[in-house]
Amino acid sequence: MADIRNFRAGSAWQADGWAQDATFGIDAGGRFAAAGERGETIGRWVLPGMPNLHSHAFQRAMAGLAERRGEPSIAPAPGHEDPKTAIPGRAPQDSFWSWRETMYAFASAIGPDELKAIAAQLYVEMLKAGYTQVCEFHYLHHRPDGTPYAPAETMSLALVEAAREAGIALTLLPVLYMSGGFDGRPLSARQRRFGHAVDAYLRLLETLRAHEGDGLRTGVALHSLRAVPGAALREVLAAAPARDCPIHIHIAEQVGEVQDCLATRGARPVEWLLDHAAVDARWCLVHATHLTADETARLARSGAVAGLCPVTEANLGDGLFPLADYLDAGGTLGIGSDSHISVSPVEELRWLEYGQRLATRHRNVAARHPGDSVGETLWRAALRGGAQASGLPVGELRPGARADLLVLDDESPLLAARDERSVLDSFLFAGNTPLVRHVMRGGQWVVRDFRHRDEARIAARYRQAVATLARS
Ligand code: NGQ
Ligand code: ZN
Repeated sequence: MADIRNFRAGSAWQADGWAQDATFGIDAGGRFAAAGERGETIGRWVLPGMPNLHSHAFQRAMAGLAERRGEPSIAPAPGHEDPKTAIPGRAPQDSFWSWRETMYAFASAIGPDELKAIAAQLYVEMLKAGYTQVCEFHYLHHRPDGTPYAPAETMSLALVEAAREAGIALTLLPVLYMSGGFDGRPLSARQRRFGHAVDAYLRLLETLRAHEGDGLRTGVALHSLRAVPGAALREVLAAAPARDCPIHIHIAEQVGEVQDCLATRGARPVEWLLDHAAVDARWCLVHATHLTADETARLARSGAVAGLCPVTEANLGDGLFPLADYLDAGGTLGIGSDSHISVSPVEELRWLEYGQRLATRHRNVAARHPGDSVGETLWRAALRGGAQASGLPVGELRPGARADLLVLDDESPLLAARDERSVLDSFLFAGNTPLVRHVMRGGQWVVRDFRHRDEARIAARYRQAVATLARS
């Protein structure tokens, strides 16, 4: 047992709550193992690292660049009007769809070097915030004019390298993107670099699967029902490589999308998907914002993960997920930082709860039973759903799971006089200064005393890349 390193924690977070005076071992492969006798004490409060189940890494570099009101000139595409906000005769205001135009323009300047520089910086920020695994929903596949890079997986490999440099584990989800809307219209000029025919997409999946290994898992992503015709969806699912392969899709994020789906497919997006695909625990339905009571219950029963991105959903004006009904129905959820307008599991979970409070005028909505803590309920749920969506045994401090952990800053005044009953709620609701002090990923310390092991070099390269983008 010479190659087992032993650690102790004042309290360690287990699936059923805090275990006091916990000991654990870590083997040479970076997994938790049964603990031996003595061990170094690593902190008062030790939590499993959080998986981030939804990321478009390149968007990190445009955070804050779409917060100025635009000219009221970008009308939503026909059928995309939101009846709640569209006023007949009045020009439309900024919306998800106008943000998307800004995002497309930004994306068009990004090549492999920029992508790697941005993603590595983002992944450092994720680790420092407490994410140890990221699901990258990657669709910036080709050159800006739509022609493939050589090799075709160049952009995917830029993300793989960025994750390796930062030391975060990656679930890479190359995205199938085929049409520009539910009516099957062709991709617009700016969408062309996202597109694949089914056979080319399946080849990309195969190529990337060959790179799988420590720190890299692959899965399937369908951009949305807007972008993937029914026949292609069936074809890809029939060929989906492995029985346990994660399958992610954007769904029902915007009201306009629900309306278009009803008009073209005769059903709401989540309803249509549940009727036409064997949605099960491999699936992650990203956003799933607009649900009827029946869709909520069916989605919960399916065992799929609802991939919630509350800060991005707030930023983009998406709407509110029916959290209470979904939790009551036993639904599984996880969190993602999506557009990376902010990068923090604390902020995602806080907004998830606060959105519900603002809408319902109640408090402690996520806690479904008297005595339950909101912080514990949400942290536990997001660990479990995030691990499921990542397709990996992570998110738990137990033998066999990958050794990903966070040590909270027990010197912070914010955590003074906190105990097992209160520490997670203080962590999630009280912090405006970072409370994650050390981070271990796969048995290696990647963040010590708030500093990432390679943050200066990665930040310098990032600054250069965004300076270049700003000039382009
Ligand atoms: C994306 N992001 O793929 O980056 C999307 C916007 C779309 C979010 N939905 C593009 N948050 O949905 O068409
Ligand atoms: Zn997304």
